[in-house]
Parts: sequence; structure tokens; C-alpha cells
Amino acid sequence: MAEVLGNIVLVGETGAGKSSIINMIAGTRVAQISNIALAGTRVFESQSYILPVHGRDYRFFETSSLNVGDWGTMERTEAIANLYNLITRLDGGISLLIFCMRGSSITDVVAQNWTLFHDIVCGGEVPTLLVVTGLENEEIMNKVWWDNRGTFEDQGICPDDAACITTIRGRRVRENCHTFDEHYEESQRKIPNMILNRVRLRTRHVDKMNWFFTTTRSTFSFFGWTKTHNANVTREIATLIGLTRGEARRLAEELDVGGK
Ligand SMILES: Nc1nc2c(ncn2[C@@H]2O[C@H](COP(=O)(O)OP(=O)(O)OP(=O)(O)O)[C@@H](O)[C@H]2O)c(=O)[nH]1
Ligand SMILES: [Mg+2]
Repeated sequence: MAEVLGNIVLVGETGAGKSSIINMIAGTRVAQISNIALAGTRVFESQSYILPVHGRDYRFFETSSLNVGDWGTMERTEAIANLYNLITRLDGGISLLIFCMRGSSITDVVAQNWTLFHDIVCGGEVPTLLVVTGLENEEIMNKVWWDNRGTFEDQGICPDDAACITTIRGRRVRENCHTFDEHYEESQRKIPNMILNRVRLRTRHVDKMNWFFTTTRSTFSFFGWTKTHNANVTREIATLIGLTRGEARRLAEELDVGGK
């Protein structure tokens, strides 16, 4: 089997088009397209796929992100267990973060996901590609980035590169011809090129447990999860993911709730 050259993590709220982008890269349906109405809260849950990009294999992680209404209602034990599963599978760290959104409007959830993944999970140190989907009706898709870049930067969203695309071909007009074929094919060419331009070739060695502990601590403070509740939650998390006593103590220390 060919060597996997790095990990590429796709994030963005449900319906942003993460699975559709993965399928476009694969050239076939490998990821399930979601029915937004059925999507539940499963932040940090991820599915991985090994796919070639111009003949070189990368491991793609489609990672569930925050959705409208998640703030304040998120089940923290489950979220942190998902984070642990994600981090422990990310051997060699993250080589590229792909931040997906549907259309260019920066809602609260978009800004929260940027902070959570770009700043907290990736520590602000991973090359990031912004992918705006849903632009099949634009005459020039890239214009959406040129017109909105300043607004993104005002919100602290400063990707290394941006791709404005569509992942759909649209209605079939006649044999082998659909309404958005041209925009679709342009998008299909654009994504692999941008990935190879931006993906980090060598990632620094990461100690996965340290990464997990610091990300968990920052995640707790990001959500404003208070100490009072955290002692129990820490024990639940440690049991659920099977931490050793020493690791459970370290988690309790990181969250400042006192260990046993
Ligand atoms: N019009 C349009 N629809 C899109 C585009 N990209 C995705 N969709 C549609 O949006 C819906 C959700 O797309 P997915 O790719 O499953 O979104 P996702 O980000 O993987 O969502 P989750 O897995 O729930 O987090 C599907 O009905 C897609 O067909 C796009 O570029 N244009
Ligand atoms: Mg999906």
C-alpha cells in the first residue's frame, strides 16, 4: 500500500458540504451525504478516508463541528470522548485544515467553529484552506472571496487560501449534460491543486496525550464549562475513554478540579 503522506481535517457545520467535497476528491461516492433534518449533536465525531490527491495518498477526516443550538446544550463527556478518538487517530498531527461553509455569510456558528478548530484544536499552527460551497449560481465563483475577504479578516478568519466552489452538477439537461457542469468541473480541478499547494509536507512531532489535555482544557474554557460540574464529568470522561490513573489525574489537574 502507498504511504499516507499526511492528515487532512475537514470541519464545518452540518450541510457545509464536507462529505460532498470528499466525494468530489474521490471522484465517487465514499462519504454519505447528510440529511440535515436528521443530523444530531456529535461534535468532534469523525470519519476517515484515504484518498489520492494527484496520485499521492492522504488521510481525510470529516469531523462534525458545532451546529446552531449546540452552544450550551452540548453533552461534554461525549464531545471530549470524540475529541480523544480524533486526536489519537491523528498520527503525525494535522497537515492541513479545510474549513468548509455553505455560502459566505459569517454566522456565530461559523466564527465559533473557526475558533474551536483553527485556534484550539490546531493551536493556530496548521495551514488552513477555506472552502465556500453552494456557489453554483455565481457567474465567477472566486469573486465571492474577493468581495468578502475583508469581512472574513475582520472576524479573525484568515485562511492561507480560499476556494469558492460548488459540489453539485445540478439538473440534467440532456445526455451527459447538467446545468452546473462547468462550475462543478472547475471546482473539481481547484480543490486538489489547492490542497497540494498548502498541505504541510512535514509536521512537527506531537505528543498526542499532551495535545489531548491542552485541547480539552481550552475547549472547557471556550464553552465556559464551570468547575462545579467538572469533577464528575472528568471522572466520566476518564472511564469512557479508558485513561490510566495517572492520565486521569493529569486531566483533573488540567481542568483544575483536583484529582483523586
Ligand atoms: N446547492 C448546493 N448544495 C450543496 C453543495 N454542497 C453540498 N450541498 C448539499 O448540502 C447537503 C449536505 O451536504 P453534505 O456534503 O452531506 O454536508 P456535510 O458538511 O457533510 O454535513 P454533515 O455530515 O451533516 O456534517 C446535501 O444535500 C448536498 O447535496 C453545493 O455546493 N451546492
Ligand atoms: Mg457529512
